[in-house]
Order: sequence, then structure tokens, then C-alpha cells
Amino acid sequence: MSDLVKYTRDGEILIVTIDNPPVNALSPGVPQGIAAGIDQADSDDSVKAVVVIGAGRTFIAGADINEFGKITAGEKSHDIGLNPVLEKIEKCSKPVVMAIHGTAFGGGLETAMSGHYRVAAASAQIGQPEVKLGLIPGAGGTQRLPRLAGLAKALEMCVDGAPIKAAEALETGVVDEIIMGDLLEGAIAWARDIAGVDFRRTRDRNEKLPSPADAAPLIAAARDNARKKYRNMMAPLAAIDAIEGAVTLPFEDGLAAEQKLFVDCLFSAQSKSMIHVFFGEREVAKVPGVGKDTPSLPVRSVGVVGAGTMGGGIAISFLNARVPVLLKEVDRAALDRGVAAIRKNYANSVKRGRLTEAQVDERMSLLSPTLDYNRFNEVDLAIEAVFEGMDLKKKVFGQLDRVCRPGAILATNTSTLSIDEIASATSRPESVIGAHFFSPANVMKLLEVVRGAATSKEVINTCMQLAKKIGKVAVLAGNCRGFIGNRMFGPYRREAQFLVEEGASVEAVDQALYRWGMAMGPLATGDLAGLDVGWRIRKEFAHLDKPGVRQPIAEDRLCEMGRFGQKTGSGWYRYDEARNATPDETAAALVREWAIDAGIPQREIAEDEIVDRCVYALVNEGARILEEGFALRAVDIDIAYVLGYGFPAYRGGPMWFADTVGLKHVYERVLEFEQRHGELWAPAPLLAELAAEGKTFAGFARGKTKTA
Ligand code: 3H9
Repeated sequence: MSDLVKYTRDGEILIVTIDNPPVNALSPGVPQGIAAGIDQADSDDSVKAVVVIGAGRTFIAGADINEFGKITAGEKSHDIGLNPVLEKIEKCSKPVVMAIHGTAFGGGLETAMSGHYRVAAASAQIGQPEVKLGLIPGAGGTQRLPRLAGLAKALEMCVDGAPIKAAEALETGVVDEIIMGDLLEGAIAWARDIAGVDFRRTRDRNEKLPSPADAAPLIAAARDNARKKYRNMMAPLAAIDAIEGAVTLPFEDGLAAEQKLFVDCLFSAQSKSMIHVFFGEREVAKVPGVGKDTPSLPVRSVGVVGAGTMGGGIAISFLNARVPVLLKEVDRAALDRGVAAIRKNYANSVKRGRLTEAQVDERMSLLSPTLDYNRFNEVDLAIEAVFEGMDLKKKVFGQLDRVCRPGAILATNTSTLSIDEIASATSRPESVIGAHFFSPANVMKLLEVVRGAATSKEVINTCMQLAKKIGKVAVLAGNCRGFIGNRMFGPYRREAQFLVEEGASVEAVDQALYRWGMAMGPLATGDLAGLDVGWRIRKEFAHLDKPGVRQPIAEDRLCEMGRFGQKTGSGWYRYDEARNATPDETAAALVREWAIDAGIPQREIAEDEIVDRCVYALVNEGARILEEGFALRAVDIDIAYVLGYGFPAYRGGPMWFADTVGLKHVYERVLEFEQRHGELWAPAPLLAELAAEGKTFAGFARGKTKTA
């Protein structure tokens, strides 16, 4: 008997319980334990049927992802050994009923599909999310799922990786019944019902498989779609190749083809990067010194100051988590506009079928618009989301300090300003913290939490926990200018502008980075966010510019002309009513003229220089942040960039990417840029040090965030 799998009896039914907390992953010992249960059933005449169920909160959430790293490091064989176990289950002489609750994901769903029947709790979800790890199903998922759910559904589930709920699983034929009430009791009753009745193996159920000729157009369309939707990514296309095998090859050959594709993906840099992101999203929640014993304060209601784009998005995030929101503006027109924007956002969700009218009504009923601070004494957390300017922020914090009850948290959504200076306008700096949301705040998963010098551990812990409650991932940053995200974004966008001023076209710069994998080019991103935002910040910090050091010239001049980007119809690009961009010859000619006037030599610039200058500018600044202790670990920077700045997950984040390229190479390229472009490119000391020692950012740990 394995500790991870337990066997009990209910009369003639053998119950196999997987007990490998927290998510019953198929860690070493689990597949073997299941196989031993099947052996028992086969060899014991008194067993008439088997129920396989998960202990705790879930069925099997998939293969143990930790094992993949051991395989690619050469410490273990490629073969996780799941296929022979699933074959044993499928070939069991007694019917096997899989009882699903929580999540049957990846290898979990593959295990479930090797059983002869599947029953599920109404709240269960099933899915093949392997693509999100840069993988494909590697234990028959691409062969069994099309046989149960049909080709179209299998393509959708394996290529997008999104789970489906029990009701849909029943409709599509993956699940045979939904059990209301106790799952184990229901599964045992089902097993008793079908014991002794003929049953079929999933591998033999070919009736839903179309002929290769009928499948061809569907598969071709899936490939076209995947190439567009999952730009540069190999796993979605590999999943389609494997599924194609289900309709063109006998089952065993399809399984072998899937195995080969799985291993190719497993050893790819893309998969290693995406697995880094998977674990990284969870690691960033762990803050040294702020452990499980640190209390977190209850947040039963929230006050948001400012009902503009950010304030509105922040309000929606809390309403979606059913946290009542008091939304304050200074005048009636602005407040009405803010509330109307929230309503419009919800109306779109209804139109897209994501929410029902009733759900929207429930959320809107939790929103209290207001023009004053009268009820701010009721909130546990106040978040300021007003214009980015120190004087205004301090004024708001002075007011919040007066009206909010002692102990209430005062958070600022500033993207660049000092938390400590803002906190100095209050009598409670220990309760002041940065909560930097990203636009659109109700969509973007990143929340950059910024600790000030005095911010208490309880307040940090509360904000880190709260992020999860509102569906976000919090990354903790120290209080430096621009924190982690925008401090790095500065040099990145600076290089993009320099490149244009040196002769590259706006489109060439944006396209190079887009093709490389960024969600959007850096100049188009500026137009989207509003060029005036950076302009205002640059003016605020102009006194810190070092005399004689080159600064970009074009963007400020575009702003002086009122070209703020999308919202004014022009910036780096020109925009129509629907905000579609077209290249703008006027801007291009002006920038060229300004650059020549400034004596900047013009030249042709290759795509790899564009990418290296922008991406290594991120890395070099990231190295300083890490070294100075404003980020806890390299992974915090990676997660901030993947979740907040459209950095491709399949490259793992800027620091991980640099590690994969090799820090020696990155360092040499940075030195080359320093020689050509001067001191802005001085290599970060940590980059130089790690490159010389043959080390990585991922292996560097300081263990605490600096507070100022
Ligand atoms: C696969 O199956 C390939 C197959 O085709 C077979 C090939 C042969 N392994 O997310 P949480 C950890 S690929 C190892 O915070 P939640 C997680 O790191 C796999 N560890 O909880 C965390 O650890 P810690 C396909 C795992 O309730 C803890 O469990 N499956 C795994 O918010 C709690 O996780 C997937 O991709 C794992 N498979 O969400 C599913 N899963 O506490 C991946 C979780 O130390 N998992 N951990 O930070 C998930 O999507 C979510 O974890 C789940 C629970 C929805 C299950």
C-alpha cells in the first residue's frame, strides 16, 4: 500500500482514494498506487467495480509539475510512466468509475478518461491546461478526449487550455452523470448499478471521430487560429498535430505520436519558461518576514478616491469580488461619467455572455457613488486613484487621514511617486502602502504592492492576500522611483525613442518587439496609455536629470503639440474614431527633422539591434533593482513583466530570458551599447558580477525588499 493512495471497500466496490495534498498531483507513487488498486480489483473476484476518487479539495490536478524540471535536467527518464498505468486502468476486467470533484486537469483528466465511466460533482471542472505550461497532454489526452467530446471540443480544450464546468462536460460526453449530494456515495451507487454490465474502453469509442477528410478543414482552421492567437508558441500547434493523429492513426500510433510531441515541448525553452511563470506566480506571494503568522486585517469595504479610468477599474475589481465600494469624485459630472463607464463595462460583459443581468445588478448594488468623504470612516481600505502629482496626492492623503478610522489602510495607486512622501501627509505611515493597478485595472492580473519605510507587516500581508481575493497576483516592490515595473519601463521606452531618433521607423521599432513576442510595441503602448502621462512624470522629475546625458526629445515635443496618443487622435501614430492606428507621416517627418537638428546621426537599424536594445535595457535596469533590493527575487520582476507589461510568458520574463540567453552574452552586448551610446548603458554591477561568475539572476537571492 502506498501512503499516497488508499484502498477501502464498500461491499463489492473497491474504493481507490488518492491522497496527495494539496492538489493530488500525480507525483511518484501516485500512478503506482492507482495501478496497485487496479491489480487488486483484477485479482479479487469479490470486487465487482472500482471507484477512483480524490481526497481533500480535488480530484487529480495533473502531473506533478516539479517532476518536469528533473526530467529536463537529466535526473529522470522522459517517461513519466503514466501511459502504462492508464492502459492498465482501461484494460481492467472490472468497470472503473472516476469520481471527479474540484479540478481534473491535465494528467488528472487523462486518468479520468482511462476509466470506463466518469461522474462529477456539479462544481467540478475538467480541462487540458498543458498549453499554459508550454506542453501538450502527454498521457493520451489528445487521443481520448476527441473520442469522448468530439474533435471540435477536443481541439478547443487542448489548444486554449481553458477548463469546462461539469454541466458542459456532461453535455459533451466527457462525464456520464452529475452527482448531486455526496460524491462518493453517488459514485458507489453508480458503480453498483453498472457492475456486471458490459462496458467500453475509451480507446475503442471511435463513433465521434470524423473521417480524416471531414476532419481536415477543422484542423486547418484550428492551425490558422492558433498561429494568430498564440503567436510564436509551439505547444498549441503541437497539440493540434497530436489531435490530428487521433483521426488519422490507430490509437496506439496516435499515442506514440503524442508522446514524441510532448517530449519535444517538454525540452523546449518555451515550456521551461512557462513553468517558471507558473511557479513564479505562486512564489511572489511568499514574502520573507511576512509569514503565515502575520495577521491580515479584514477588508469588508473599500473607498476609492477618483472615478476616472483607473478608479473605475479598481472599483470593478472589488465589486466583482463582492466587496462594497464607496466611489468618490470631486464633481457631479465626473462622478456620473465614472459610474456610467462602470455600467458600460458591465453591459459589455452581459453582451459577451460573461455575466447575467442579475449578477450585474447585484454588483452595482454594492457601489455607492459619493461627492464627499462623509462615509469614509466606514471603509477598511481607501485607495487613492487621482492624477499623478505629489501635491494632489498629499492633499488627498491628508484628507483620508482625517476621515478614515484608525487602523484603516490608506493605499495609493501611484505608478512612480514616493510612498514615504505621500505617507508623510498622514499621521499613520504604518498604514500607508502603494497598490499600483495596471490599466484596465479590472482586467490586468498584476498588482504591484509597494512598501514604504514604515508600512507594517500586517498591512503588507493584507494587501498581498487581498490581491488573490480580487483575482490578481501581487508582486511586492520597494519604494524607488517607478518601483519595479515603471522603473524598468523607462529605459525600455527610452531606447525605443532613441532608435526612432537614430533612423528606425516607428513601425519598425514596434513591429520588431511585437514579432519578438511583446503584446504591443513600446511606442504604440505609449499612445495607448497617453503620452502625457510620461510627459507629466518627466517634468516632475526633470530636476534629477543628469546634465549632458542624452534624453529622448521627440515624445515631449509631440506632447507639446497636443499629440497625447489615442485619446487625442494622434501621437506616434494617427487614430481613427475606432482608435485604429495608421502610420503617421507627419510625426515621422517631424521626428526626423528634430533628430537631425539635434545632430543625431541617421542610419539603418537592424531588427536584432532594436530588440536587444529595448530588452537588454529592461534587463540592465532589472539587475539594478534586484541588486539594490527593491525586488525580492528575479522572479518578482519576471512576474511583474509577464502579468503587467505584456512580456511573453514563453520567454519567462526579462530576468529569466537573460538567464536563458546567458548573462555573459547579455553583459557583452550591454558593454557594446555602452561604448556606442554612453553612460546610460553602464552595465549594472550585479549583471557584471553574475556574468563573470557564470551565475544566473534566478540563483541570486537577497531575501528582503528594501523599504526606501
Ligand atoms: C500535465 O498534467 C501533463 C500531463 O499531460 C501528463 C504528462 C505525462 N504539480 O494554484 P494553487 C501546487 S501538466 C505540482 O495555489 P489553487 C502549487 O504550486 C499539469 N504542484 O491553488 C501550490 O504550491 P505552493 C496540468 C502543483 O487552489 C499548491 O499546489 N495541470 C500542481 O488556487 C496550491 O496551488 C495543471 O496545469 C501540479 N500539477 O488552484 C494544473 N498544481 O502552495 C496546475 C498546483 O507551494 N494547477 N500545485 O505554492 C492549477 O491550475 C491550480 O493549482 C489549481 C488549484 C486550479 C489546481
